[in-house]
Amino acid sequence: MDTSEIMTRLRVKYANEKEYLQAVQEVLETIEDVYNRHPEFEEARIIERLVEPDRIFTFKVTWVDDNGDIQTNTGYRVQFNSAIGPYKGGLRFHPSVNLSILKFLGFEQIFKNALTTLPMGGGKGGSDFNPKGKSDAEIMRFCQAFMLELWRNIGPDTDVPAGDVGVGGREIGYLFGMYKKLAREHTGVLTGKGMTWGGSLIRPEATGFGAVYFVQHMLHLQGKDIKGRNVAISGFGNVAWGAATKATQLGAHVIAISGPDGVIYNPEGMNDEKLAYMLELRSSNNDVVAPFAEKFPDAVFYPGKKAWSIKCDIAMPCAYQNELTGEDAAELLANGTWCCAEVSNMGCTPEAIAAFQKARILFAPGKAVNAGGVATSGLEMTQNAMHISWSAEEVDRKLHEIMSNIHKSCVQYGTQPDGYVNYLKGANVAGFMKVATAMLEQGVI
Ligand code: 2IT
Repeated sequence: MDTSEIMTRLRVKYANEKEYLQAVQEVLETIEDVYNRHPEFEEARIIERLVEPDRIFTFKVTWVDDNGDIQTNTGYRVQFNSAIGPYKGGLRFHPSVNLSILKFLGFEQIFKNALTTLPMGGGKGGSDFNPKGKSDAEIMRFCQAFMLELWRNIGPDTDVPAGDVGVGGREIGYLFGMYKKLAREHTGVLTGKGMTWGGSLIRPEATGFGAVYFVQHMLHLQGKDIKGRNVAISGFGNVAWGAATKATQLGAHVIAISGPDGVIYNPEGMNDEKLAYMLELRSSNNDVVAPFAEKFPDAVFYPGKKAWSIKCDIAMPCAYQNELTGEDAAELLANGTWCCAEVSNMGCTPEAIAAFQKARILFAPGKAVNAGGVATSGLEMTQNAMHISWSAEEVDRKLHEIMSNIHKSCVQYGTQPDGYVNYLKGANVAGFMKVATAMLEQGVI
């Protein structure tokens, strides 16, 4: 494989898809040497086949807002790769959503899902619908209109969507209700469901909890522990909440959370009341973090600032792609940060990753760190298929085991001769080897 040749071709073909190109480049660069040791992959043109989604659905979503005005949005589902199982991946509702973003997310999802060791292929979907400021009734009507189109293309053994940015338990409820009405079946076609109708305990917490379990493994390998460390987290959604909750439970001080409006500096760390308020802020649909400082006088709001301006030991981006830039990385490194665990998908720019790796600090990519979310979705699918539900302890134990195994795979494939663990390489190679082998065994399809 010649990465630059493949990238040149993709840059011409998909000139406007910068996030997709970024995600592909990152994977190809890190797997190139392993790939080139397997001529059978090259012969089967695995890379050329892997970078193209199996299929993409694009559809119009029309709905009526509370003023009686008609609104039109675009809906998508990218079914990227089903070599190891049904397509699996979230739905994102955000005004920035376009094909480039969904293709990058779907591509990442292939490797992430492979890392979980569960049988799930990669997919992603969503809409440019903006939930900000929408009423509950508007959210419901939008979700219903979205599912009216999507339902024919998904199924419990075909493609199983879940939540992502802008899609949480409430949205999954409305989406599921409409699917059930249309398909006339109550199956595990979506994950992240409510606890009384097929959802799995621990799924809401799983992405953030799993991320902190992963960080603990990284730290333990270095003879360190998260207890007593200062952690900066970006975002205040479900994932940030889960990470802040588990980090706090394990004795870390979560000293920063942030939103699009600025950062909250929270020197005394989190407590139950503050953690509960994070969820309240998220469900207000306002996308601002400033009210946190009005409610808790020990917290300070810095408008327009990022979480990375706060001095911390451990940085955990939990918001969007490319939210931590090369400049942010330089600021963190100057402040003595020694671990960055990406929780958002592709949360760090290539410049930021290069800076962390050059400084030889601990860095792990989203597809390993945040895989606990989709892994627990996989556990939800298993419970649905068996028509049973496991206890919270059982699911948490399995989540622990999965995160521990993902960490082991990263170390196995990513340890360099000098002992530095390149978690990015480890995650990409481990995920790739599994998918490539499955594709090879299934022939040219
Ligand atoms: O990025 C992700 O892994 C998710 N948004 C969760 C996907 C899932 O199917 O649970």
